[in-house]
Amino acid sequence: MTKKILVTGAFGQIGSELVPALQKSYGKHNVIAVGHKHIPEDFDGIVESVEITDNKAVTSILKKHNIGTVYHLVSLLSAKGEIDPTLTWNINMNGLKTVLDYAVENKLKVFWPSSIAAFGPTTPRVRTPQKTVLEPTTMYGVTKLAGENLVHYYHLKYGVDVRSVRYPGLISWKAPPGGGTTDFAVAIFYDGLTKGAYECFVRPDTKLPMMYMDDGIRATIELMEADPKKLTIRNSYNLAAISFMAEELAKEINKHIKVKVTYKPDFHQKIADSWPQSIDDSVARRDWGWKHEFTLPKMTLTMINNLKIKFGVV
Ligand code: AKB
Repeated sequence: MTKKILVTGAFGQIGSELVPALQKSYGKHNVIAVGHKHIPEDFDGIVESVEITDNKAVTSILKKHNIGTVYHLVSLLSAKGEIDPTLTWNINMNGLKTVLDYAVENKLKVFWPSSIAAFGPTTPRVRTPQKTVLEPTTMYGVTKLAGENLVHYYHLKYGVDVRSVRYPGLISWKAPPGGGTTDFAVAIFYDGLTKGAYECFVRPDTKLPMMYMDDGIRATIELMEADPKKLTIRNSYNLAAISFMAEELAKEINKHIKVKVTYKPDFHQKIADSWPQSIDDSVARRDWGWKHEFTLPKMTLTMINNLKIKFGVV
């Protein structure tokens, strides 16, 4: 019997686009989408609902479907994570440990997402190297660093084939992000198209690493399909595409639609200031041939065109 693929956090920002991509490549009957509260009524595929902190329930779903590969995406993000750090630790870490323990016994292949949030204010901020200082100052970042160490340990000690990338801020129009610091780079499009104005929660000169979702999904699948012998990093690969300041994004958007952007930095600013401005992902490019496709102008135009259709704006 063919082993199946299970995706946790299947209806979040990444999962909403990764699941259809996996269904397309491997067949709908081979992909199990695991969600929690909000499962879209029109979802076409196999679905399970589980509390990710319930270890027994997670293990029983893994057993039930004869799973061979897990994309363990479920996570609370950086800004939301600061509101309830204990909940963030439980959600971000417990499920990962359960998946890894099951992977040891059942020889699963695992993808787990880290983030630029694993870095902190003591990390070099420009072209941040693959191996560098990692002293995160958010609970989300702490879970990402702990998770990187945990997946690395399971690889070294038990030989689990676990793969990971440090995602930059992901920009997409299909499912909105929730509770992240890089969310301003998505919200500016939504508010820009629906209200013609956007109040940005970080300063205009805030520069962060970002990526259009299509590149993020392709990177994820390419890494999972890469020859294991070529992979030299088993904690998490640096991954990069574009870096821009909030005001540069506003300027690019205004080439196409008129959006009045004002700036009112709040608690997000401190988080953004603790993260790199750009990432050196040359190890990913060398090991498994990573290459981004979406530039700032291409991403901006793609977002505007798709959101115009979504919101019925002409
Ligand atoms: C966030 O802003 O919290 C996330 C991330 C960079 O991991 N988008």
